[in-house]
Amino acid sequence: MAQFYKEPSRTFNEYLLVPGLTTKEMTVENVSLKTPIVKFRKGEEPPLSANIPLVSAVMQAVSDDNMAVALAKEGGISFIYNSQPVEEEAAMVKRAKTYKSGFVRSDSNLRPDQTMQDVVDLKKRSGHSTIAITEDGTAEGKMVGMVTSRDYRVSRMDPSTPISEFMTPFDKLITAPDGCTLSEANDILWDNKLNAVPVVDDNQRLTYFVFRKDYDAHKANKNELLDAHKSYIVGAGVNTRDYEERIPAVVDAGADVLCIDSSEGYSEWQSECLAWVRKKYGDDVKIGAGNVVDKEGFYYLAEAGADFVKIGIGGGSICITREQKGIGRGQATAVIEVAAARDEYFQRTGVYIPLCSDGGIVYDYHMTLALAMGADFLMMGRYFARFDESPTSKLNVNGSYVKEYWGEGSNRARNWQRYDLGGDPRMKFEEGVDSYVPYAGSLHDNVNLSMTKVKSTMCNVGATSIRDLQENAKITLVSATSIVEGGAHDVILRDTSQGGNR
Ligand code: CPR
Repeated sequence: MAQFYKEPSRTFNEYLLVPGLTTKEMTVENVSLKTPIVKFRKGEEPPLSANIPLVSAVMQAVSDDNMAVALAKEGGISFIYNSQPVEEEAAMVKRAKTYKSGFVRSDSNLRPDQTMQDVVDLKKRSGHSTIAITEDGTAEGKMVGMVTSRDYRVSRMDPSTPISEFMTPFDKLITAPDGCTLSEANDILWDNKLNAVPVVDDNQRLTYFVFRKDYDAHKANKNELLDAHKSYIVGAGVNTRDYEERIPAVVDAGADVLCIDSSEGYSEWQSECLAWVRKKYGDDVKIGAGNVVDKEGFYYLAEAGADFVKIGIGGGSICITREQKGIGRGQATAVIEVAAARDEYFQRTGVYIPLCSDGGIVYDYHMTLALAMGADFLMMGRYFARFDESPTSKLNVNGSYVKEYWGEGSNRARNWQRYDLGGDPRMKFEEGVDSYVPYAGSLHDNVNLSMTKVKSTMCNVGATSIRDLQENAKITLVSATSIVEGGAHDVILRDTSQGGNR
């Protein structure tokens, strides 16, 4: 007879934290969110930790090299998506790993034969007024000049004027040599009263720009997550199909940690992939596996050698797996059960395997709940897709700014390997949707606000570290009526669109 669970499976919305004693030292400044990412033995330091418990999802609409750099600056990790050709994923990993703080790849480039109208259009699209003029119009082409807003007047010039007639030509530009340090480039900016300096190599090819504003910003990132060579820590997604080709490519490109990206990971495909990694690299390559939603799945992947285990089936905001296939489990119940198995495994073997709760985080307090329930870090897609740094377009839909966000199993991403369990490769069906999410601004501002809320809640609970929170949190189920009590109720809300006070 089939096995029936006694309890229904539950979501984060159905729980609250009950405050514990807050001592006077428990302030937001004194809370550490440092958390292990890969497994370690009792009493030893984890080989890889993050400074905040957030990682961005292995998704086309979320994690490219730009997101990886932005999140590592705040102390988290991106897993660059693997639903792209091997070389392209490896190139993204490499760009993130070789990113030099303060050195920016030029995103606004034109050719000298293009026109003032092209300059105006590009400026509108990118929002940037410094434009590199290269022979072939690429970010790494031979540099022949530069255009800033001071070089042209829209009201006085013919829009078809070629750029070559009004750009500042290369021989009049002040440049920095490739290989210079950030402080040398900064000296050039200050000595010459510039806002931007192009960095060029011996063949006059553009490599980077250094902007004055980025140098100032650079000093602000006290949480940034760096490796021993001062490059940002970067993760990469892999799948159980082409790993023999993909893993060496992303590892050579410098990926610090890998994650098998699959909608359902309690499978022999995953254990084969993990065994292959151990045989080829021993413990030098760190790789997480998943997704699972129960203790059996956890034990299977733990024994197979996973460095972390990812939890979650069907809870993602763009996910329709539960509707399509009828598999899954409420995310809170899944985290609670798997965390109990992880703790038992740690007691028994002395090996701590970090858990990642993946998908279904809607409010900031869900983050705190997931951590309190035993997750060590959280993977999110929708959350990060809303920011400037996500790879998708920002659009104006009915007067509101939105960003595009689509699932990996949607027809748009066509990441069928993520759902592949062998069998006839032609039989595919969608497990996700294509959607918009409200545009929310910069990653820095949002992540800082979310982490401040998490820390503040931890102070209420009486915890100054994630471990403390996991050991001492008191968590209560809430009834349907107490959920109503938790929102604004029994008041007439004022219309805030006219400058109200909320
Ligand atoms: P949210 O943070 O948006 O709720 O969930 C993101 C997670 O959803 C991803 O990390 C991934 O596990 C899952 N996911 C991504 N695309 C999906 C599709 Cl098409 N179907 C089901 N789950 C998906």
